[in-house]
Amino acid sequence: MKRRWILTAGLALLSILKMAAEDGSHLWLRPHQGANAQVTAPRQSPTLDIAANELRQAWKGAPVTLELKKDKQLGQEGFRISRQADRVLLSSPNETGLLYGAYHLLRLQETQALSRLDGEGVTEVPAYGLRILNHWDNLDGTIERGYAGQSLWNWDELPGKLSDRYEAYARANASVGINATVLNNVNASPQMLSTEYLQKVKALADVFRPYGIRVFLSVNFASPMQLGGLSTADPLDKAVIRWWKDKAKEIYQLIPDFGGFLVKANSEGQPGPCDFGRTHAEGANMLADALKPYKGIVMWRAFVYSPSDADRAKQAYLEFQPLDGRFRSNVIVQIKNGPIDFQPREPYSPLFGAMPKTPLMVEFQITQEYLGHSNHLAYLAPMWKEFFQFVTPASIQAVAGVSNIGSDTNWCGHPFAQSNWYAFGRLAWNPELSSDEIADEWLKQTFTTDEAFVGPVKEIMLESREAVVDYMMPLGLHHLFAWGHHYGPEPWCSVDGARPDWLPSYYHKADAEGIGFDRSSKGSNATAQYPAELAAQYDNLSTCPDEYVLWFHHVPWTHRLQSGRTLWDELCHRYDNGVQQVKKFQKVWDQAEKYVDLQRFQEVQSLLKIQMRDAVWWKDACLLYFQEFSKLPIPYDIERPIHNLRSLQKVQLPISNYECPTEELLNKNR
Ligand code: BDP
Repeated sequence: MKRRWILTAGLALLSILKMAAEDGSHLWLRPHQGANAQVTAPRQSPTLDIAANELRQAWKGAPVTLELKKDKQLGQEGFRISRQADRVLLSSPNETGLLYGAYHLLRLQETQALSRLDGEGVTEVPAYGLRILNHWDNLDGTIERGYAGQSLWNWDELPGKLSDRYEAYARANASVGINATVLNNVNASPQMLSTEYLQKVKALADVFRPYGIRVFLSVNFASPMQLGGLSTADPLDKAVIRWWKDKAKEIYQLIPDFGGFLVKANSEGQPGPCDFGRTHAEGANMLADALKPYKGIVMWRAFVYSPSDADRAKQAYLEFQPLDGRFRSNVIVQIKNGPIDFQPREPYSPLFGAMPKTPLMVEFQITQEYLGHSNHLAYLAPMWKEFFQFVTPASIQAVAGVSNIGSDTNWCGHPFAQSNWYAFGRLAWNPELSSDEIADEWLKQTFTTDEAFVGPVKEIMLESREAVVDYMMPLGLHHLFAWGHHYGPEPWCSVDGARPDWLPSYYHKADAEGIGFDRSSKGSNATAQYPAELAAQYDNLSTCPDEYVLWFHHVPWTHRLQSGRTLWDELCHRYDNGVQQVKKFQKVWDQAEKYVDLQRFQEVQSLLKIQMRDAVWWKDACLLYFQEFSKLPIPYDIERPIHNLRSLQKVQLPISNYECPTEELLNKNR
């Protein structure tokens, strides 16, 4: 009896310890006990060994046979899984497909979805051949717009020393089907292409290869000058062409499966072909020719906006659309999902659909530059799904995501930010998956399969992005961020000598009449860049959807929106709704305590507190400021502001401190 008691107490203690010990480092691939599967592989190889070992360590079902088998329908990376009489059969035309299949089988087990193997079984083929992360990592270890610590790549130690994290990173990517990575920032250092650094890149590529991950690099267009000592980087200059060809040769000697280059040219001060009187196409094609013998590609970014009079939202289209059909076949033009810059909500970029003769790819931002950094819970699958409602998945060739990964123990800063890495991979594999399915999978693998937890917490996730839109920038407002750090609100921001399109007032245009950017045919006519039907819908204030109304129109404060409320009232309600949502998230999370280990529970709880304070800060700052123009009362049924505008206007956030203004900071600034 006594023994039994000790055993029970011991087990209880163990489970408490286990509940207390999760630091998030395992992501959605938490180790499980009790597996000892029989796995048969057709041969030994680095990739097949990984697939077989993953299954041996975690699969709890019947023996698994891995089979390499020609199958045209599966392309390069697809697989089939089916139940046979006494075993599970996993087949694919190549090894990476088997690796993806192994992770898929384990995902079905961990999410209690093994019934999908019944009958015909499961067939999976990725929608895109290229599913790529873009790291904005600098060679000095910092990450541009990174909020989860320093860069994973320890350049000083490479190539001699390989951190365990490199393989863990590759494994996590492979488990969700990500098959490529750009290691360095689009604001690229020419040093990246030096022989010294290429050796380091090779070391990483060697670690990633068995996981099916190919390495790409961002390149600085002026590298032939800055690194090669040439007097020009003109893409039509013979010595420049030679330099890039030699560089490509050097790279492929080290990394035979090197993927290619990502280029940010003539944007935000970066060099590019236009510096030499050449077009983006001429620049991209020159690089594409250098890579072509090795089957490399160029991803040429369309994120451009020069200091011009044209509405910033129109510029990428104006510059790139006329170049349609002028790019080599191994160039893909990489376009951000929206026409401006990763705002909490943007309409889709009209360049998609406007370049039918050019391969295009979308760039999503996984790192939450404009969505509360790693302090706010914002599940981004709904935002990316929104894009796919407008741009059919089949009309683009590839999907890129700006990474949110860093050296933090839990990889992404906020425990829930991991879900965005996960969701990016899953959607790049299959854009038809719903946000709900992906959240469900992620929660079950990351926390628990208990429905009492999954149901309510999934609801938080699904509502979270809309909540951020509401408390930051509802109704199509955009770029109200504070100067520099893109965290807090500063709709009043003015900086001497700043370019107008770097200031919030350029975007919100609040005045005594109303608020919003007139992009209709009476204004900048950006609406005309959309296909006829949408253009007509967006152009007309009475048919423009409320969520985009201030993106496309300057709307009088008392105009009645589709919701039935006046603009001012609706604005107040939206801001308030965002705040109320976060309040609700806090309550739901408090009830999750018994299902989650202490560490992650407390982390999320305290982050939600910050999010709540920030939501109120945003609401008060924007409503009190815009009220100076509308001169209308804040509706009685919404929560009163708790700050006063003048003190909020004095808040100066140190760039490295992303906390919302504490009472102390506010007092200091008073
Ligand atoms: C903006 C970021 C900036 C990036 C730029 C880009 O603020 O840091 O360099 O995008 O995508 O959103 O090139």
